[in-house]
Amino acid sequence: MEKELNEEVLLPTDTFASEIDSGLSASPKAISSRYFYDAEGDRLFQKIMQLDEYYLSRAEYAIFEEHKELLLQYFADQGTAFHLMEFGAGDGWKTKVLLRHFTEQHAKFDYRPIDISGNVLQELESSLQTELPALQVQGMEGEYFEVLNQMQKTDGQRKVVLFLGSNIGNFRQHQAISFLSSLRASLNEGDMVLIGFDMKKDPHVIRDAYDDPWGVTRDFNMNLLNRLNKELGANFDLTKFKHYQSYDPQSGECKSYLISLAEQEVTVQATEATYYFKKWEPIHVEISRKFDFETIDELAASSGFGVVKNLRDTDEYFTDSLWVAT
Ligand code: AVJ
Repeated sequence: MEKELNEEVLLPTDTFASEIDSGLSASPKAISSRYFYDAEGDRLFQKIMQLDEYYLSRAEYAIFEEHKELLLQYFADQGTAFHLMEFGAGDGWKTKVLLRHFTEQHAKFDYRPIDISGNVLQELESSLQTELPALQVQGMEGEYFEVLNQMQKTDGQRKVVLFLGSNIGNFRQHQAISFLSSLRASLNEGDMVLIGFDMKKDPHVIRDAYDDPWGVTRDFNMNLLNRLNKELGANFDLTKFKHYQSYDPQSGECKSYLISLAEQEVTVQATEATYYFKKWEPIHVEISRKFDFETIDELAASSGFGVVKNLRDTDEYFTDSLWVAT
């Protein structure tokens, strides 16, 4: 994308525009779920986390409440100092359970949240300053991979990396393996990661979590089109698309689509292209995989980690899996 962008409507984000261009030109059409998270997307995801149907955050919160002592024992084994890093920190609601406990125990650690949204980081840092003034925080803005590559191998202190919320579910297995292998490459032997996995369970429970009756998840998904309209000068008519979600209990793949309700054309200024939609043609916008222990073991083994401990909530909906770099 070497084009001059219209300054008023468009962000100078060539990767964004070119990814949208290839996604809408492809067959089948697809857009990455990473583009959900503008300010409105962040707000809608916060709202999703408060829904009764969206059990994931509460389950992980409960795991942390129950196992915070054990986690500190593993992270700081024999009182060693460590860096607690977090990918995609968000508002820190769950992480604060750990941060509070670790601080109360006078653990020797600092907290380094990493997020693509500088705005999210600022809010997190200022809330931590008020709630846990003794905690040392250093927010790092950027893509996980960029920050990963910047992570110093030479700092002798142990790193513990949190990747919570089943964000790992947004990757297919081969993508997850390559992501985690890159993570492993920037860690030293003995460093740890704690990864949140949403587990396979009653398919109806999963369907409800991703297709809530209040339409919050629908709005969250549809906001992607709003964002393309605002930031890339697209002309999506939101009344001509609907949100559809499916779950395959065999593969554990929970997928979201935006379905075209009519034969139509959409023009995007930033890509200087028009895209054609057949009636009922889907755009695949998200995969949220559900896991079992075999898949978790395979992920760890294929990316250079050993599973230390699997922590579960009482419903067995969710697992936080603690790994060590081998
Ligand atoms: C933030 C990626 C963990 O996949 O469960 C929530 C996003 N999508 N409802 C998930 C999401 C629809 C969420 N993650």
